[in-house]
Amino acid sequence: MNKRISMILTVATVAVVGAALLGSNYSQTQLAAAGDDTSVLDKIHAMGGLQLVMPEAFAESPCEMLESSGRTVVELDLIGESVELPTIGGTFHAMTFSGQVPGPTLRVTQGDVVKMTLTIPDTELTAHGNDMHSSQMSSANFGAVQPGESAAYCYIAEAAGVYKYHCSGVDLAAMDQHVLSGMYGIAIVDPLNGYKKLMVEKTKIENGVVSLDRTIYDADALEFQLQYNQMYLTEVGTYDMVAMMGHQNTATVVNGMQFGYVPNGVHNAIIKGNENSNIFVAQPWNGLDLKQYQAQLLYVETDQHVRIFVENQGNEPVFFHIVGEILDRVVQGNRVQSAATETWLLGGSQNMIVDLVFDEPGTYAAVNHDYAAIYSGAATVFVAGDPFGLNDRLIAAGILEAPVPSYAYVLGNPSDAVPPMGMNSIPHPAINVHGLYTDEVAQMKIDNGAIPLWEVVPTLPPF
Ligand SMILES: [Cu+2]
Repeated sequence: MNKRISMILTVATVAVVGAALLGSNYSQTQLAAAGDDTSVLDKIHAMGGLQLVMPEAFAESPCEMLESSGRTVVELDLIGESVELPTIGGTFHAMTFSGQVPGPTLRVTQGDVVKMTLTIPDTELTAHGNDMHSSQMSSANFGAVQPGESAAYCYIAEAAGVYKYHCSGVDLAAMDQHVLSGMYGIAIVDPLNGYKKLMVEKTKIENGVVSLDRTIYDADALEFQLQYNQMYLTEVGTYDMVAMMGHQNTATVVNGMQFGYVPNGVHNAIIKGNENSNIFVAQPWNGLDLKQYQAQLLYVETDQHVRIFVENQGNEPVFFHIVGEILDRVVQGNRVQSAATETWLLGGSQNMIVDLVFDEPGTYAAVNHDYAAIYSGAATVFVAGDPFGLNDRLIAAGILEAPVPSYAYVLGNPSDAVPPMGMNSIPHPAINVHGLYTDEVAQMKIDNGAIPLWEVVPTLPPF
């Protein structure tokens, strides 16, 4: 980083922290900074200001040139809006891209032009920005978009991989509050030449001799996306900067929710014959009345190439591990980092693509193998194959005509864990509506073919 910018950013950070320490309420201070009372911004500006060191006007962004370059142009239209969303035990003041946490996933092919347009409704109390990590332009080029305004930003997605995008606050002020309140998402940039085939190495024994037994899986895979973050909330659901500065998170979330992918009451009923008899240690999102917020599970087939796009959106490391499995391959950018590993570490704003094959029918929890994170929400349950022997019961009940290779054929996979289709995607058998979405977004998902399980969940006769 340029030394001068670095120094001024440091001063600005100190100013924000100082203002927070002197003020009685951090989140109020930050909200005020984003609204009419510009005490924190005034302080930053009085010191020379971020604006002075980031003078490049947004109008100079090369949209016109790139749009006529002959490359495929992919548009990402985002609305920066604050909404009230549920959390365990209440609601919180979410800041979102387009009414959902995380924001919509962008999926492009390496070499495509991305045109990101950010619109801020005039009812919104604060400006917002956007920093696309898949671009190689300073977010300062974009700056803050004021309420009632709309601005676009174009770039070529030159490097394949998974990339965070996030609100850049109001010219960096209150960026922490905006991101940790929900303004983050990912861009997946598929490699121009597609994904690599997956080699899984095991052993075999023949005539008393043990030798290597390699299986090559096609590049096509069943895909999921998992984004890790923390929340720092006061008791009334506002952002708590004191907690953030002390790294004392109040929740660990995956795709915006704590324990969003664990069994629910319907699973209890199917497996244990009683919807109130929990299968899993923590099942806070249990009832059908919770609609899109009811926890759902991730269903895969055994002996199937599964690809998981993982991003650490947060402040704490993620030690990504799947209990009972080995990560057959870890890719970052378009480079293989590991062929078979138990756990892979992601720092803040770091990502990876995990390729694996679930060998045996069973339940597998993907965790952040930090015990504080596991017990505060970072446990995500995959179910491979038919470990509960439901095929026979489903056929007997007339719900299925023939056995299915995973429960996704009956219940679907949760919409927020499934990225848009790419060049090597195996389509999911069905998608159910799940996510930290407003009701309007949930309805949009239903209109696009996702299943509202709370209306149509199949019932099974008791044991
Ligand atoms: Cu924002």
